[in-house]
Amino acid sequence: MGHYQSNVRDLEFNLFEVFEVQQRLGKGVLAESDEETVRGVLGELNKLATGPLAEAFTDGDRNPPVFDPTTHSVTLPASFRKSYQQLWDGEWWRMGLINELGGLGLPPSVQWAAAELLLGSNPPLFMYLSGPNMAQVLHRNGTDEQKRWAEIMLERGWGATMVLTEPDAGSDVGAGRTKAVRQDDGSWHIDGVKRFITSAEHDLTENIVHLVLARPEGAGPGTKGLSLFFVPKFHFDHETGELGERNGVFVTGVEHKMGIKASTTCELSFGQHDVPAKGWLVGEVHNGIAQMFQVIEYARMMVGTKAIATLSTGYLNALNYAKERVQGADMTQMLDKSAPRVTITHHPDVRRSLMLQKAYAEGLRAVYLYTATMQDQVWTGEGDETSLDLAERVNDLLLPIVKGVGSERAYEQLAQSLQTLGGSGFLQDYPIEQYIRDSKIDSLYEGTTAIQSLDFFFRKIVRDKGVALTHLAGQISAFIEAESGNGRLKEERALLKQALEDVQGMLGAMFGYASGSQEDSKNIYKVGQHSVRLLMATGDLLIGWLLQRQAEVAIARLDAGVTGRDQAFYEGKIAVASFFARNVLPELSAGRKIVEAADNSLMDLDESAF
Ligand code: ST9
Ligand code: FAD
Repeated sequence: MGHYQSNVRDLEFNLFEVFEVQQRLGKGVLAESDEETVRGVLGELNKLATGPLAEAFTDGDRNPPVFDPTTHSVTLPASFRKSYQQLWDGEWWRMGLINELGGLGLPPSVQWAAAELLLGSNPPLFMYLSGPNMAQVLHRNGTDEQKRWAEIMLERGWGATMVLTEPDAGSDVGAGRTKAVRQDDGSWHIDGVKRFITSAEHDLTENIVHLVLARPEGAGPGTKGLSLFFVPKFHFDHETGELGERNGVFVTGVEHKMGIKASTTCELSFGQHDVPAKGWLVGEVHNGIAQMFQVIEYARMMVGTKAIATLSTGYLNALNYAKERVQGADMTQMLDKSAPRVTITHHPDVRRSLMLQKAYAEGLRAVYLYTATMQDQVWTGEGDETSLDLAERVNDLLLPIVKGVGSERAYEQLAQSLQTLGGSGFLQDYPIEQYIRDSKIDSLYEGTTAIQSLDFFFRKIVRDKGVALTHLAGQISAFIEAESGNGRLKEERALLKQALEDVQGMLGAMFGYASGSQEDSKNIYKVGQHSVRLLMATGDLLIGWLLQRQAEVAIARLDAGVTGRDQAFYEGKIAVASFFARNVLPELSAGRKIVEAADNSLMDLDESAF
């Protein structure tokens, strides 16, 4: 059996029983799909993900890509190339495309559920497969000629990258120095060195397209002075796509990393090797950062889903181990040295840890899928302008939670999954040590957690004037007030109510600090000290709410009479909602007190005292 333990049952539970995405299927742009198609897609992909794709996972880690600096080329392990080819030949890359570009007519919620299977099985594979989605961005933003290039990218299966980061421009993208100089033929010469570029070199596709942020000569400072350029590795015939000369963009180094070793992370030089690096301005408009954020929004969702997928397989591996591992006596017989030995699932601390892992794995899955249902509405375009606008705002609000909370909790709880295996967890005989190494990156790239938290507070709440947040709080309040669930979960709802008030309390304090910064600018530091706390607390609130929504569905199913595996599944849903409400949500009250008591002693401290 491969390393990957998927959870299709929970994916389908979310899609069909909780969020009821089937109501959107069979109409408009989703006319070609129904519930059966979706179950079929997930079933097929699951076979691939748990079977052949998972096989290349360990090999890519133990035998990472080899870089040849003389030819600026990279060779990937044969097992990895085989898996990539299987995915490509299965046409799974069509999943995220609109119908016009040959998409499969599936909504984003289903696309992300399917993505979880790939990201849990072998995340670098999914990242190398980003060419088609990137082509879609070019198609959406490009000139008519560039739209044809996007089609060529799809027809010929080219890879693609997103190119922002430079040695002195990481979180601060606007500090980028790579420049662009307009040529008489309308193209541009790009000049500079970018760092940490994922998939910038490999041997999976005949060509690689780089979408690059660079500053046109004379443009202003910061992110608003950046424009987006299309820079292919090989020039090509703009009608047929036939490859031509090598363009002047070369990989000059590949990083040695803690994890996701199969994914190449490259230094990428433009115009540094006697050949100009020719690029074309996307859409012939200078709107680079906004265009790039279309890619970034997708990539943030992807990174969060990746982290959550890894946590889920980590938890399920730990659970399987715990059910088999016999160690020690039951605690009630701890003084009887001859008492029978039991599996470790009998020990309260192991149970506590497993239930917490389950809560975050399943709760975060619900969070990313709930977010994806907002994208569903945007995708189908249904509803009036106001409701479409709201769906977009709620999606925007939730993205830093999916990405920031997803990555932080996954890494934290994966340490618990490893702990469940005791010393064996530390060995490479089990996948969890690799999961931990592979998932650490998720809180770093695509905007670190601190950046997510600032985005969450300043852009998604303050600048949004609380519209999306108020809507979400309204949904949670309505759930708390409702009497569904057969009178059960009363205590859990009360705990959820308190959690909502605690998050609102934190926010109230932080709004106060933000507005107080008009009198004393240093007050803004109090926001900065607690923005990650707010992000994480809101994540817990959403997890608590969605687990209880799931429990409500489970109660109805159980009351209707189910047996066997379904019964165990639904009982698990009620148990995990209750556990999270009692064991995690009360911690938000302490967080609120900390935020309300914020001062600036930390900021006043001299650096030498650290
Ligand atoms: C990376 C890649 O790390 C790692 C994984 C690679 C995986 C492979 C690729 C897979 C992807 C495939 C993609 C396919 C695409 C699919 C599409 C599907 C169809 N939301 O606040 P301001 C914009 S890559 C939206 O003043 P600063 C907005 O235009 C490296 N837009 O910022 C705004 O203007 P306005 C990742 C946003 O102070 C403008 O920016 N690196 C948002 O100038 C300026 O905003 C990072 O993520 C948003 N949330 O700059 C950098 N925010 O206000 C992290 C801003 O007028 N750093 N805009 O609307 C940051 O995010 C910083 O906050 C900063 C600050 C750079 C934005
Ligand atoms: P820094 O920005 O130097 O941050 C260092 C620390 O300071 C962090 O803890 C950060 O949270 C904190 N910090 C920085 N600024 C602030 C602030 N204003 N407020 C509070 N805290 C702050 N980039 C691409 O363009 N394309 C890619 O394909 C790509 N792939 C990557 C793959 C890998 C494996 C890695 C490691 C990186 C990749 N990146 C890519 C770059 C990645 O997006 C950056 O590493 C990331 O944005 C952080 O930038 P930095 O590493 O320079 O850290």
